[in-house]
Amino acid sequence: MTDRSAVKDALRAQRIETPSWGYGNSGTRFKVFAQPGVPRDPFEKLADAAQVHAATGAAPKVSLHIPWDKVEDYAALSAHARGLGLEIGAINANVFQDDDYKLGSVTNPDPRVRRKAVDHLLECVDIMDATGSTDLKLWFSDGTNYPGQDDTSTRQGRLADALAEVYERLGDDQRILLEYKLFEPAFYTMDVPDWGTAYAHCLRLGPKATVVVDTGHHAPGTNIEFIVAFLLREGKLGGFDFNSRFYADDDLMAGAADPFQLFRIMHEVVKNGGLAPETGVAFMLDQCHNIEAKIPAVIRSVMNVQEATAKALLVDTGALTAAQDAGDVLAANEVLMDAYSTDVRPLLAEVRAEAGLDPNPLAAYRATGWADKIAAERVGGHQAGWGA
Ligand code: RM4
Ligand code: MN
Repeated sequence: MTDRSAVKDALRAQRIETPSWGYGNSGTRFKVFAQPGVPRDPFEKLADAAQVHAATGAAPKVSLHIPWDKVEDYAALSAHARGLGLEIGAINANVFQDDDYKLGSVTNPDPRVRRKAVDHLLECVDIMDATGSTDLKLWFSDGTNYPGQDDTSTRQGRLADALAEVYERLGDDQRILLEYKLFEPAFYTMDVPDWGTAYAHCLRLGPKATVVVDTGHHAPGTNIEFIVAFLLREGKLGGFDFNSRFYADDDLMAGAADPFQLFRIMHEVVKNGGLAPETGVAFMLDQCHNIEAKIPAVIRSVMNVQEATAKALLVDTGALTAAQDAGDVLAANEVLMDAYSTDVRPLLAEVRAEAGLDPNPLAAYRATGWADKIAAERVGGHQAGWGA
């Protein structure tokens, strides 16, 4: 696409969903560093997310994580979100932080634990009903640490049974986004280790089950954009958990470690029609800000996704197809690199200014004084964080 106004329209329309847990304290297994002003409950997390949306105009949806974001009244939480100009996005189930799940959740050898895990997933669908959320995001930490520990294919059967029960419970507008991860916390086998496993389960379930690609969940060197192109072609790409990594599941800011990879992913999305809302591809962030200030880090991540998208939109597809059809390897590569090498910051600044936003979202956020305000006001109570 090289028509400037069409590029701007596409950029204006893109929505990036931010994660509630990105606003809370987080860390590694070595240390969680608390930060001043961190939210103490889901209502305060939404207030921070509203700052990101105000600065970028592009982040109206917030993913929740249950039970981290458990509240008495989900309708009230949803109304609070609407009052802030936000909507509740994906509901992320959490079947990995309970003692019962030591040997797995839905694939646990103990039927009592499997029942408990499935009941939690069903509870998450109830929460979707109450909040108007359409997406149930499922990530299973299930797996084994040692050869022989449990039977791999029996565990696949347990997983399929659990997914089928949850799928049955979904409303017409609701869907499952099934996530995969190569390793961690299990080190020998994960029960959903890769996109092929997730895809096979989703195919068997039906049209309301799609795969979510978390960019930090692959072996180093994996060609993620190939997976994206394949899933889009099959109508099975539900969305992304964007983050970036140098080594494993680092959960750093999207586009920080490898902006070229993010561009290549967005190129496949753009080329295969994945920006169109009807394809249902959700552009979500799934990251943790352990040492940097959280709200501006989320803003930076939104901007990085927008920059990768803008570059992808600038690919001259006519010239690219012509070079590909002619078998001109160097010319085809040059078309792609030309787009990647374009400085799209002025274009995005223009899009923002035309939408009545500050062209510089980070400066806009700093000017609000929100960071000082929450540091002064949010004293006492228990800060939200991993496991809270
Ligand atoms: C997992 C996975 C999930 C996220 C949790 C916090 O590694 O990426 O999507 O909800 O972490
Ligand atoms: Mn994820």
